[in-house]
Amino acid sequence: PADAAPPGERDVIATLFQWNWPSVAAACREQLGPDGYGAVQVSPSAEHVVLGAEGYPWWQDYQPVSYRIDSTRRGTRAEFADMVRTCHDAGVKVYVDAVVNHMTGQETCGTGSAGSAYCHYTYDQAGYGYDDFHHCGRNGNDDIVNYRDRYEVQNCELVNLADLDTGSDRVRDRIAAYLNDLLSLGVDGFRIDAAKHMPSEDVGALVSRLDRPAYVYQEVLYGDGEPITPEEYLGNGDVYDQRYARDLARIFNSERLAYLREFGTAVPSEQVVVFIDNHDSQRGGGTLTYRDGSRYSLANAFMLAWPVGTPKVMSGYTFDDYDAGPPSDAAGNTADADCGSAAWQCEHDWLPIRNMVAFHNEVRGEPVVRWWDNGGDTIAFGRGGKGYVVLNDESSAVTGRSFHTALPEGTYCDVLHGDVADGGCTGPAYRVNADGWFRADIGAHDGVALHTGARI
Ligand code: LM2
Ligand code: CA
Repeated sequence: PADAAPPGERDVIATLFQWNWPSVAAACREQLGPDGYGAVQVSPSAEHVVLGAEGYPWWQDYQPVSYRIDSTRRGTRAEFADMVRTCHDAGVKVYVDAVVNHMTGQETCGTGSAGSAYCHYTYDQAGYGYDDFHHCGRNGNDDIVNYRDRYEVQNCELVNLADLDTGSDRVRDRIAAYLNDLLSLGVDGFRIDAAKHMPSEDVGALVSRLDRPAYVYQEVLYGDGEPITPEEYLGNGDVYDQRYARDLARIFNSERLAYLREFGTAVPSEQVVVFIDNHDSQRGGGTLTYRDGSRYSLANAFMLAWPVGTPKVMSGYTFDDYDAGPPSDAAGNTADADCGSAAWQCEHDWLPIRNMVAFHNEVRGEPVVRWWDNGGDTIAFGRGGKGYVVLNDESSAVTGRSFHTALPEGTYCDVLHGDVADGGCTGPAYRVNADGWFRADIGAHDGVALHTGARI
C-alpha cells in the first residue's frame, strides 16, 4: 500500500498548526487552493486532555483521551466534516496528525475535551484498560531513556505517555476504527505521530486495516547511532524526516549555500516529506523558523524550487514560551486564525512562500539546469525552460550581474516580490532576452524567482 495514494500533481503540504477547523476551511478556500497547495496537515483530531491550570498548552493535543472527533479545542465533528468538504472543493487534500502510539501522560484523573473521563491507563470511551498498554519494566518509571535500545524506544513511555500495546489485535482494531472514521469523513491521509515508537510492523498492521488507500507519512526522526531508522518504515508509506531541515539550517547558518548543489536526502526523494521547520523544531531549535524573516523565506524558496522530497510548509502562531498554546478563549477553545494579526504568523501566506508554491507546480518534472554559485552564499539555477531562481544569502547585495536562464524570451514577474495582476506585476519584472539572459541586482538575504506561469 506504500504508493496507494501518492500526493498527486499538487503535492505541497501546508501545516496549519493548531488552526481551528472553520479557519482551516476558510484558508483552503481563500488561500491554499488558489495558491496551489495540494494538501493541508491539520493538528490532532481526537479528544485530548484539557490543562487549564497550565494555560492550555499546545501539547494537550498529543495526549488523546478517546477517539471522538466530536470536540477538540479546534471544533466539532460537524465543523471537521465541513472543513474536509470545503478543502476538497478548493482542490486541497486533508491530512490528519494521527496520535496513535500512546494516550495520556497525566498522573491524575481528569475529563477530556469532549467530556470523557480518563485516568492514566484507563480510557473507557476509547475502550482501553491497563492491559492494553506496555509496561516495559525499565528505568523505574517505564520511561524511555536509552534511544540506542530498540525495545525501550518502542515499549517504554515517551515522556510518561501511556504506551499502547500496538502489537495486539484489539489495540490495532481500535486505532484502525479511528483512522477509518476519519476516512469516512473524507480525510486523505495521515501523519503518523511518533511512528518510531511503534515497530514498523505495527504501523503496517494499521495501514493494512484502512478501508481505502490513504497517503501515509510516518514521523521517524533519525538519530545518530540509533537502531531504528526511517528506512525500516518505507514499506508502509513515506517518512517525515528532520535531517533535511537540520542540514539546510546548518548550511544557511554556518556553511555556504554553494554546498546546496548536490543537496539530497538519505531516504529516497519520492518517499520523504521535507520541511524547513516543524512544530517541534520551531520550539526545540536546530532549524530556521519564522523568526529568521527573509532568510526563512529564502530557505522555503529553495525547498520549493529544488526537486527533492514532498515539501511541507509550516504555518503557526507567534510565541515566546515553549508551552504557549494558540490564541484562545477563556475555556481554551482556539480562536479563529487571523493573518492580519501579529498573533498568527501565517507563513504559508507570506508572499515569497505562497508564490513559490505556484513555481513548484509550474516546474514539476523539469530537471535542474544552469546551476551557478559564487562559491559563497549566492546560488542560481533553472528548472528546465520553465523556471529560474537566484537566492542570495550574503550580507551584501549582488549587483550588476547577468544570469543565464533556459527560459523563453519574455518579461517575467519576480514572484518573490510581486504577483501578476492586471497584466502587470505588483513587484519588479525582468526582461529575459532571446538567449535567456537577464540582468538583476539582488539585495542581501534576498532573491529573484521567475517562471513561465508568471509572464507579463
Ligand atoms: C511527537 N512526535 O513523535 C510530537 O511531534 C511531539 O510534539 C509530542 O510531544 C510527542 N511526539 C508526543 O506525541 C509533545 C510535547 C511534549 C508533551 C507531549 C505530550 O513536545 O512536551 O509532553 O506532547 O503532551 C508534556 C510535558 C511533559 C510530560 C508529558 C506527559 O511537556 O513534561 O511528561 O506532557 O504529561 C511528564
Ligand atoms: Ca510504543
